[in-house]
Amino acid sequence: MCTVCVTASGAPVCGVWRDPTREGRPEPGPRSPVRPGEEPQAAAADPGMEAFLRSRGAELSGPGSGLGPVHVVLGNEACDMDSMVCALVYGYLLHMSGGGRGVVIPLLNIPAQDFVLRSDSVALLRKSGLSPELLLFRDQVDLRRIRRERGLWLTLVDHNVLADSDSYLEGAVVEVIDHHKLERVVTAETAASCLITVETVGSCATLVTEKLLQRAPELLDLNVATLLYGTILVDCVDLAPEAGKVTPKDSEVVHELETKVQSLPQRSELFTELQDQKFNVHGLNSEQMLRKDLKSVSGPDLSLGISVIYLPLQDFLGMAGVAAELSSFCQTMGFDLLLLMSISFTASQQPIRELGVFSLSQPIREQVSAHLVQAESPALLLQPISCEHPHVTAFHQGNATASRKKVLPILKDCLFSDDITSCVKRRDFLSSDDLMVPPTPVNSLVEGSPLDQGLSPTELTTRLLTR
Ligand SMILES: [Mn+2]
Repeated sequence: MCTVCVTASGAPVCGVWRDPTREGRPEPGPRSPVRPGEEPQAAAADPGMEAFLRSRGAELSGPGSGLGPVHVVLGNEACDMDSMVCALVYGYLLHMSGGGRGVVIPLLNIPAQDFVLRSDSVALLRKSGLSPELLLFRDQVDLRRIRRERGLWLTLVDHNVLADSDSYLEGAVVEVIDHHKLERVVTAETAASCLITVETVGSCATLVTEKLLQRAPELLDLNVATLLYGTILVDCVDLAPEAGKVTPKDSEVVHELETKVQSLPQRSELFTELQDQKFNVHGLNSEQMLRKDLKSVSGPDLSLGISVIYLPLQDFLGMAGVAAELSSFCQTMGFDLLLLMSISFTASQQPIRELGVFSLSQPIREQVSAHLVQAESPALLLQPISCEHPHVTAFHQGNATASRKKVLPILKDCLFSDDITSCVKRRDFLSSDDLMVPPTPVNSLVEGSPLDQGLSPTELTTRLLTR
């Protein structure tokens, strides 16, 4: 039934969770995935997801929390809805089933201040009766110190290799549950110590739901089911086959959730509501809008940022303090140029795309703008529009289907072109007023960061598909 589903030793398991260290031994009960020789954690009484989350901070560092080992369930660095929900629900499952190897902590792999940018995740959390206050974020937990002082175990969900900046944690990884291509190097040594479930389904939440139903179906209350249901629907574009995301297993699991939990929200309504929330920028300031959906790309001489802005370009550029914000944002991120890709919708839901090319360096701005105008695969059909901002060249983008996914290769091409190289070389001769900071090496804020990975590359496509 499944396409890729392997244990760390490479043996197919097809959805059945099996511990390779127990080869030849009697299988443990479905709720006790603890290795031989280890103290199983006592299965907790069912306090519900909210109580579980509420108690995590105190369990980790409260008075009397002890110094025992910690078992962190960690999602990927983009920390999209799938990563958040898989960490929360799988952490809950490990805790309740006694399968953890210490205090179980679901950890969101972004700084706490960035969570407000994930407006769809915030909405789903609230819909599931949970407050964002209950969550623990990456900048609130010192994994290095925990590892040194208490012992740390890691379950990776929704990714299967740690970010470069986290490579020091590799030895702590004991389990992987993911729906991306397996990039993990599996050796004889790691095979015995790390359980791998990798299956190409639409949502990692599908795999987590499957494990929950196998090991502890009694945990599936309305809150938990809503988290899983909403996530699978968003990842699989409301199970629409034409979107090319959904697999038979995703549909099967969604059907099981609908059968087992009566009062779930109506499927398409929930999907539309969450999907719309993705683009909700209400209450964000201009800096948060720039960070919400940002990717970066670097060439030999220049580093560029591309921010998708969910407002008409003029509305964004009209926000208070935006001129200063653009400059300081580029400086902080080490960008020589920032491309603003605005998407908004007409009353009849037709997408309008506009581009704003920002750089304090006029030659760089002009060179990149010219490259975008001349691009042929695809042609963006750019028409200049007036813009009062002195460092922004603005365009209406006639080709409304060209999302960032299509524009990124054009920019990469530009960064490696001779024109840009000579333009950068000429910078030495330009007046100092025209210069920004010298090309900064991509700093650690950018490389390998959530922003570098970007959020879901399908966001705009799915939006267009559902309109
Ligand atoms: Mn995912």
